[in-house]
Formats: sequence, structure tokens, C-alpha cells
Amino acid sequence: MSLTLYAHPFASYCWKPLVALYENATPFSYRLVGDAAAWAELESLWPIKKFPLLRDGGTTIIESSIIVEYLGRHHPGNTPLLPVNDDAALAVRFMDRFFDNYVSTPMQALVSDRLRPAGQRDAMGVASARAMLDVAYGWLEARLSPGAWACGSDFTLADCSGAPALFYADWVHPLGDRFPRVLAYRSKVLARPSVARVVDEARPFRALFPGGAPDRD
Ligand SMILES: N[C@@H](CCC(=O)N[C@@H](CS)C(=O)NCC(=O)O)C(=O)O
Repeated sequence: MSLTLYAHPFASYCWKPLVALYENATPFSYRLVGDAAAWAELESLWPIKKFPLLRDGGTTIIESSIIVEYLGRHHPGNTPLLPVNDDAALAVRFMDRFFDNYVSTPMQALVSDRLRPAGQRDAMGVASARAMLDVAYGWLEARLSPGAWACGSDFTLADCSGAPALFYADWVHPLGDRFPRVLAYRSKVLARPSVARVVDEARPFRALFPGGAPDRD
């Protein structure tokens, strides 16, 4: 078995497979996508040039959620991240899509806007991303059960997605005191050892966060 993950410790979508790998103590090599050579390698494998990307021997697996499912099928460990029951698995995939599409996507829009030169900021895009986050936070507030993971009593793929989504979303659009269940869930998921590990590995890169990272977490 020879697994290589193309990733960067500060990149939110990379946290999803990293958490899955750490949950199951799955051995892998970390190919940090930082220098030109690593970017060129990534591009040769996936011209879209987005990561994470997993190589398993000669096989390439792309997209964070697909990588987590692939790991579960081909390199299973003690923590299955997708339920065996088909309907329960659908619920987990749904929450994974929710976190990616309605938390991570607007979060990334806010981060990207901070990277734009002054005068080229997208005020409408920012307002729409903030509105989407408010709706998503509100929906999640009603959906989460106190003390539970995103989909109940088991830690799943949905939590691998929820952790980075809410970690960074709260930095750019704070939950404040309007969404106490979401805030409690964020704390719970960040305290999970596999997640705490990715948070710690990303710590040295916080100075890169556009506009400055808040002094917490
Ligand atoms: N849908 C993709 C999203 C991947 C993605 O947006 N990755 C970001 C890092 S978090 C990236 O590759 N950024 C590099 C770039 O856009 O140049 C997934 O789930 O893997």
C-alpha cells in the first residue's frame, strides 16, 4: 500500500481526508502543495489544479468527499465514516454536501474577497455570501441535536466536512451568540483528536490568512 495525499495544512478541503486518515491511523505520505514542482505534479494529475488529491499506487482519486469514501472502501480502519445502511449513508452524504455547498462555499467567497485588491472588492458577492451563511447557520441550529455529531451518535464524513467549514466560517462570519448549538457543535468537533491535530498542523500558516486570523481556536 502506498498512499500519497497532495494537500496543504491550511487548506480547508484538505482537512476532510486528513481527519479521515488520522481517525483510522492510516499511513500515508504528505505531498505538500507549496512549491512550483508540487503544483506542476498536481496539474499533471488534475488539470483543474484543486486539492486534496490522493494517489494510491497508480490510481488517482479526486475530490475530498470521494477520497474519504475511497479510503473507507480500500483502506478501512476502526472508524468507518460512512454508515453501512444505505439511507443512513445518504443522510451523511447530504450533510457533507450541506457543509461544502452552503457553509464552505460562502466562507471561501468571503476569504477570496479579502484577497482582492482594494477597489475590486465584490460587495454584492460578500452580502450574498453573508446572507447564505446566516441561513445555513440558522438551519443547522434547528437541525443539530445537543451533544451529538452532525448525523447522530457516530462521528462521520459529515463531521470531517463540518469541522473545516465551521472553523473558517466562524472566522469570517462569526456565529456570535445567535447560534449556540452550532457554536457548541463547532467546539465539540474541534476537540476531536483527529481534528485538533489538523488545526495544530495548520497553526504555523495562520499568518497567511487574508486580513489576519483571529487570536483564538
Ligand atoms: N470540491 C473540491 C474543492 C477543492 C478546493 O477548492 N480546494 C482548494 C483548497 S481548500 C484549492 O485547491 N485551492 C487552490 C486553488 O484554487 O488554486 C473538493 O472537495 O476537493
